[in-house]
Amino acid sequence: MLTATRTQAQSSTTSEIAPKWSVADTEALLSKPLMDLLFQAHSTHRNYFDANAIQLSTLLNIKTGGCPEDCAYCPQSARYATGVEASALLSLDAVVSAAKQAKEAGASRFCMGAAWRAPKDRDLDRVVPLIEAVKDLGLESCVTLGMLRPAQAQRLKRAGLDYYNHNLDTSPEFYGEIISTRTYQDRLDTLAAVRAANINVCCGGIIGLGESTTDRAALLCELANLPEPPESVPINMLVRVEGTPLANQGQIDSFDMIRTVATARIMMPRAYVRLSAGRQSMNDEAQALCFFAGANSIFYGEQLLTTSNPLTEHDRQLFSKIGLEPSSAH
Ligand code: SAM
Ligand code: DTB
Ligand code: SF4
Repeated sequence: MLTATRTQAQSSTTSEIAPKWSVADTEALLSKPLMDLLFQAHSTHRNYFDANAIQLSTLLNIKTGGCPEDCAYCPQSARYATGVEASALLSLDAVVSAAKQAKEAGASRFCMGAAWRAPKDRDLDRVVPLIEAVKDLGLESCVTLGMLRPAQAQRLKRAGLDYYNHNLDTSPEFYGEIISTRTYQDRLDTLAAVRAANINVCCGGIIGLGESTTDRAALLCELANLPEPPESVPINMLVRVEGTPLANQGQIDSFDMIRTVATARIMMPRAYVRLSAGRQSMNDEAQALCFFAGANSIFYGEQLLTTSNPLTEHDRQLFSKIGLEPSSAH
């Protein structure tokens, strides 16, 4: 089945070379009868991972709001009246206390986000000690700070950073409907800088922005066709926030999320696929189907960046009901 979804161009390559994907083949996967898609995705998942293990990442917004970018989904853009107030960078003490709490609650990775277009070098002076402190607690570290230059990525690597999150968000074709202040190529350049610095790449996107199935397929293709696919792939469902241009976008069906996760799993079999923003609009059964489809990571903790996430106690009960065991990533 897998070979049928590879393009002609790859048919003569060895199995060592990652297969390249076409939008048409990806769309065909996304649209398969659900039982066939789930079977293929779950079988792939079992070939590469323990199907009963889940990786837990906790998010902390270390610098909230006031962002100059115009990402239409984002409550932290200064252009939209969302009620999110701009704040200064959190102190080292505040970050250490949140990271300790995350560790005690069972997270293995601590992810820090900043509402910047791109960090200045003096911003990195203040982020480096935060990364070092998170590492000292024995947690994996991840940051998402906007666009990076190669020297900045190298600096983060020297600080001990494990993962950098920078999403492609949507297809190259639909992208212009959502963001005008940075290009798709800007994002690819940041991902290349992160990869060249030997930091693990965390890169995914959002569904529910008003994109078509073809756009979803094109996003997954972009991710899977990167020179090296990301180690971590967050699949977010749009969280509709009052005041943003997408506040009145229709709610997407949980099956769209399940299908997107399953297709990501098949196309990027070695990646951790994270069921990310939007879990609060999914019931436990829909989330369990995402885990069956190959999602093996979540954001764990009661806050995402500016919006809420399921209660940790609820998540623990869900893991216990379905026999999932929290694990550490590599
Ligand atoms: N400012 C940095 C940047 O955009 O590069 C880092 C933080 S930004 C908030 C990280 C990602 O969060 C975005 O790329 C987007 O995929 C996701 N995100 C933001 N707002 C969201 C929303 N309302 N619903 C779902 N995902 C969202
Ligand atoms: C990712 O892909 N999703 C996270 C994280 N990376 C930084 C952010 C989700 C944000 C949801 C809206 C909010 O809470 O502001
Ligand atoms: Fe700024 Fe990031 Fe939000 Fe875009 S997604 S407005 S860059 S904080």
